[in-house]
Amino acid sequence: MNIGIVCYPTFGGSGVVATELGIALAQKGHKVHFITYSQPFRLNQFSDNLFYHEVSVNDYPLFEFQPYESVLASKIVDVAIYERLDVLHVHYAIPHASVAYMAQQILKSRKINLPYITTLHGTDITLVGQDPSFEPVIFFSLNKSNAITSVSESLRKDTLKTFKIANKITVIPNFIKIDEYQSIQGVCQRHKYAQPHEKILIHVSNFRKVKRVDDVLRIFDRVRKDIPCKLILVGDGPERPAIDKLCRELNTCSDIISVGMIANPKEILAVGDVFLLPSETESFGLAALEAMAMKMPVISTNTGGIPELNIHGKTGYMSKVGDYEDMAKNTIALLSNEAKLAQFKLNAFEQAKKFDIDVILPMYEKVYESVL
Ligand code: GMT
Repeated sequence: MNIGIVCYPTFGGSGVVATELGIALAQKGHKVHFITYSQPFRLNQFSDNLFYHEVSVNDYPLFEFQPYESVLASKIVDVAIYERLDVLHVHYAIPHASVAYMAQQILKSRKINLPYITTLHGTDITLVGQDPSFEPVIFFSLNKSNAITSVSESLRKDTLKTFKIANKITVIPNFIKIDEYQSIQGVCQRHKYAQPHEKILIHVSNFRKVKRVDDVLRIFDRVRKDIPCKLILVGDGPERPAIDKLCRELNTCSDIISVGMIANPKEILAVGDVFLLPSETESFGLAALEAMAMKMPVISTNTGGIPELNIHGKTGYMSKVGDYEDMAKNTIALLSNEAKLAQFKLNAFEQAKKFDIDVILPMYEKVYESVL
């Protein structure tokens, strides 16, 4: 198949899923065309079947807001005609679903059929999608999608609660390539981050309010009073200044290692004992799945799609949103029992295997075939 993929190329779960999916489809023999405003950050390999088409918006002084959607729609039309796309797969509803619809209509006027699939990733429905100023456009373009997928059952239900969608929504969870994690597991760089007697806690996110990184710091503050440990923070974002301030107030900065944004955090995950994800909402929790693939149990909230991944009392523990005392208690219980920790690490890995690309890729291929 000739597949066009539209996504946000910057750091973020939807871009990661779109890029890794495109790479896997190309490895399987499909031709994949990424149509984005910059090269997706995980698109760090080249193959005969992978193509990148840049959407570049010229800066005209007349416009206070540059018309990105129009340029993207024109680019999709161009790629669809000259690369003979069979399907278009857009990740994140806003604005990609409505742009896809616009491109589809332009192509239709030229007697070309281009079905489009919209994959919902979470904040496009749970946060941005709740904004009434977007509602008519999202509602319309989702209903016009030839197929819709969502990354969890929880997100499917949330979408149906928010929008009266007549279309079927197929749940296709996030995925990992388990082989890539297995090959790194033996190479451990723990000594770079902690003393042999110290445990390592890790958090990875884009430091938005929804991630509740302040709760990560509060959990760590409680845990380090009982257990010698270090906290590694991977990522960056708008909450960074507030986090720096809080670690000074809690007097924990000396035990926190901030490594910033890392395109592929596998090697750093390999040094961790426990992964912290205290998010306000999380449609799936790709960061947690990546940690589990690296044998890390997950201490998380029980929100959104997380319970579809993290099994309470087996692969980690879940608590109510904001209950950092409970999350700290669970972390201490796990880290102070070596046998239990070892078992949870194995359980986390076994659970991650269920989300291997070999299981998930055929689900997407089936959806593509259904719209052709
Ligand atoms: O987590 C973010 O803020 C980024 C966001 C995105 O769209 O890039 O992630 C969402 O999509 C991921 C991939 O499907 C999911 O694993 C994340 O759970 C989801 N984030 C939220 O729902 C907050």
